[in-house]
Amino acid sequence: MRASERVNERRLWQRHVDMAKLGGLPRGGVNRQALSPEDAAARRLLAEWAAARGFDVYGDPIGNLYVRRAGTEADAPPVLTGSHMDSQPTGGKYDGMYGVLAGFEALEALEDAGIRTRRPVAVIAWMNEEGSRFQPGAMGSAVWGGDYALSAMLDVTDRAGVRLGDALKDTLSVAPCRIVPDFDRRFHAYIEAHIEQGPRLEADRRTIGVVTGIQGSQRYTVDISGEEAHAGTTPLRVRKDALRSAIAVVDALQRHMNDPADVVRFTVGRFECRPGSPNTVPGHVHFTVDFRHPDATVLARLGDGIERVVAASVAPCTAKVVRITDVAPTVFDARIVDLVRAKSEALGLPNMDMPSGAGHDAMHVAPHGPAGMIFVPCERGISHNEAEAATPADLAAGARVLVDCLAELANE
Ligand code: HGY
Ligand code: MN
Ligand code: MN
Repeated sequence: MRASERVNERRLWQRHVDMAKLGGLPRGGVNRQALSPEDAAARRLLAEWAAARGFDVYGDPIGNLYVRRAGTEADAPPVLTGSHMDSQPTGGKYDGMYGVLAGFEALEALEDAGIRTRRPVAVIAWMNEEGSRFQPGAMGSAVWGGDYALSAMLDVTDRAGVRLGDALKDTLSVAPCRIVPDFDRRFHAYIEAHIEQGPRLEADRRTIGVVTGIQGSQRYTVDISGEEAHAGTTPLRVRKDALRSAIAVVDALQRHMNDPADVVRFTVGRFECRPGSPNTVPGHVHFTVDFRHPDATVLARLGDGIERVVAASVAPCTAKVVRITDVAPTVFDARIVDLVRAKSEALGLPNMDMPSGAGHDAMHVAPHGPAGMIFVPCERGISHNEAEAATPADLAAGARVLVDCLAELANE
């Protein structure tokens, strides 16, 4: 029996319904930011489900959560899957959560099919993929992969000044689990299931995206300093208006990033003006820069120009530019890509090869071993939006491809 025959569409859908209540928002989305009480509740619920099936649950020092199904060879490098349970502030019910629940469904289907595997199979709920509360994003997978230092990340603070290490302690007090002392990067293969977060699968009427890679990305913070002054008495000629300068800087950056082919993805997602009083000239503006491109040389050229562009447009204020992340484009392992395509074909599922515009934890796993991803459609490609939607049938189809891939890899 193929494990995919025991994927249970209704069970998988219900688990999404149950998880969507944790941090649920009135318009149907979720706000389940990293290490929030809502995130802790999701970790606790996943651990309860895992314990009920006899799977081993444990965490690592940065708060990644592992659900592991034993193999006949306990110390064989495991096959890994997973994604993230944290969300954007006005996020959707499927971004990240689908990859964790599809991975959990795969473990259950292996159990229900009575399939023993030589290698353990583990689902990882990576900590803080979204990076909206604590920057940078994909933090848990990046620390696991050795790209960011654990101690530095534990000291990161959110906008309320809460230290990540303290938020992690609070989370573990609500959702306790065994913590392994170190990061174990030995694995045989990694496959992450995720909604596409774009319109192509739906437009081309395909059920499965055979993901070939992930475009590169860079993120920056820009802090502009001027001088607070009285709105009624200060002439323009002596003002150091941080908002006025910030508008000029963002405009100059948009021109710098301009791409007639519309391949560059440039976003200023956070923009804070202080003190935010109607009758005080703003003295400080903080904003974020996120841009992406599939070509590493274009990414480097655009990134190397940012400081110069900001300096040339910020007068009479001053600016501080800090690069937060620089993630190279990811090319997935051809054997994993071929396996995802072959299992989709074997299940009679229409599929297409495609790159990922969105970033994923797989970016930080791929440099350490064979990795790949499986996409399923989401309605109109909408994501990072409460309207994000997917169908029970598509979610189950992705889980069927996933479990057949994992079963084959776990017996290699
Ligand atoms: O930003 C990203 O690409 C991911 O969805 N967090
Ligand atoms: Mn995601
Ligand atoms: Mn996301």
